[in-house]
Amino acid sequence: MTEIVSARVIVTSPGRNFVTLLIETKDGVTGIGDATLNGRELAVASYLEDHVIPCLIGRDAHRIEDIWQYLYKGAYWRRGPVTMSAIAAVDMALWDIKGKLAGLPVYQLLGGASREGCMVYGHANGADISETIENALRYHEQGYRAIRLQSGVPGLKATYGVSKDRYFYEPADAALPTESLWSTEKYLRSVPPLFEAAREALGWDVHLLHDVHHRLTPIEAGRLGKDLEPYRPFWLEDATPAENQAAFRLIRQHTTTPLAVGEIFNSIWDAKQLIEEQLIDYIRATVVHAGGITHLRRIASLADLYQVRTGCHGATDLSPVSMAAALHFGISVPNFGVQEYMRHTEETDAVFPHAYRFEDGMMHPGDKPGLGVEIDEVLAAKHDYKRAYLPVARLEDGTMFNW
Ligand code: GCO
Ligand code: MG
Repeated sequence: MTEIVSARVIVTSPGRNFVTLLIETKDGVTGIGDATLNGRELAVASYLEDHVIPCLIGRDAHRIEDIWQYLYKGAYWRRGPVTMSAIAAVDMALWDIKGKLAGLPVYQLLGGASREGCMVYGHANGADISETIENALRYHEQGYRAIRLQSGVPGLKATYGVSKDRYFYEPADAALPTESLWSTEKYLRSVPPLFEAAREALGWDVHLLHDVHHRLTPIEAGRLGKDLEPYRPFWLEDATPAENQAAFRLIRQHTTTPLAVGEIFNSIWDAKQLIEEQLIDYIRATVVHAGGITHLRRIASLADLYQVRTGCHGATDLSPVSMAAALHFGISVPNFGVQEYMRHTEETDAVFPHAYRFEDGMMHPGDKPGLGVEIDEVLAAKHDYKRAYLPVARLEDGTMFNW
C-alpha cells in the first residue's frame, strides 16, 4: 500500500490561468495533475479542495482504476466538465506516482511506444489569407507535417482562431467576456480560397486542418466539407455543435472530408453514437476534460473498433502537465491520429519544467519516470490568479451565437 497522505491545489497565472493538483504519498513521492477548465478555473479548484481531496487521504495511490470509479460513481452526480476535470487531475497525478515508483515513464506502463513519436499540428493564422499563408510557411520550415489554417473573415472585425500575437494565442483575454460578430455567409465564402492558396504555396506533402469552432449547421458544414474536398484537408473540426450526435449523419451524407470533434466532450457517452455509427474520423477528447488517462484510453479503445483515430485537443489552456499526459497516451495507443500543439509561452514553461520535446514535426514525452513534468512552486506563487473569460459571439443582428 502506497498511502496518500496529502493533496493540494495550486492556482497560478504565468500569462494565463492554470489549476494544478499535487498528491503526496507516505514515502514522499509527489504526483502532478492538471485541472484547468478555461474561464471556470476556480470551480474545479473548489471541487477538488472541498469535495475530492478529503476522500483521497488514506487511500492506496496504486489503485488508479478503483479511485477513478470511486470518484465517478461515488459522487452520484456523474459527468460534466467540472467533475471530469477534477477526476482527470487525480488520475494524472496517480499515473505520475506509479511511474515514479516504477522508475518508468508513464507510456511504458501503458504498454510501451506504438510509434517513434506523436505527429503534432501547429496553428497558422493571420488577418487575411496572405498573412496566414506566410505563417503556415514558417511552420512548414520548422518541420511541421500538419498545420491548422485559420484566417480573418473579410467584413468581420474579429474571429475565433486569429490572434493578436501570431505565435501565442490566448483567447480567454478579458476580465469580462469580449463580444464579437459572426456571419456564416461571409465565413463560408472565405475558407475555400484560403485552402486553395495554401495548396499552391505549401504543396501536397503537408496535412492541412481547419477548426469551424461549432459555428455551422449540419447542412452548412456539409457544403463547406464538399467545397474543401479538392484541397484534401486532413480534417474539418467541430463543424457543428455535437450535443445532438445524430446531426453528424447529415454532414456525412454530403462530404468525404474527414471530420473531427470532441474537445468539449467529457465522457465516452458524448462520443458513443458518433463513434459507433462512424460519423467521425478523429476523436478530440482531452486528457484533462475527459477524466484523465484512464478514461481517455477507454474512449480510444471504443474508437479503435470503428477505425476512428485520436486527435487530442492541445490548446494552451491545457497546461504542460496535460500536454505530457497526452503524449504518453498518444505514443502508446494503437489508433493515434495527431496531437494538437499550441506552444506555451516561456513564462508558462518556466513554471512547468518538462521532459517532452518537439523534433521533426513530432513530439516525444521523454523518458523521465512518471509524466516528466514538475511545477516550480516558488515561481508559480509569483503569478496571481486573474479572472479571465473566453469571448462570446453574436450574429450581426444581435442574436446570441456560438463563439
Ligand atoms: C482548439 C480549440 C481552442 C479552444 C480553447 C477554449 O481547437 O484548439 O478550439 O482554441 O477555443 O481551448 O478554451
Ligand atoms: Mg477546436
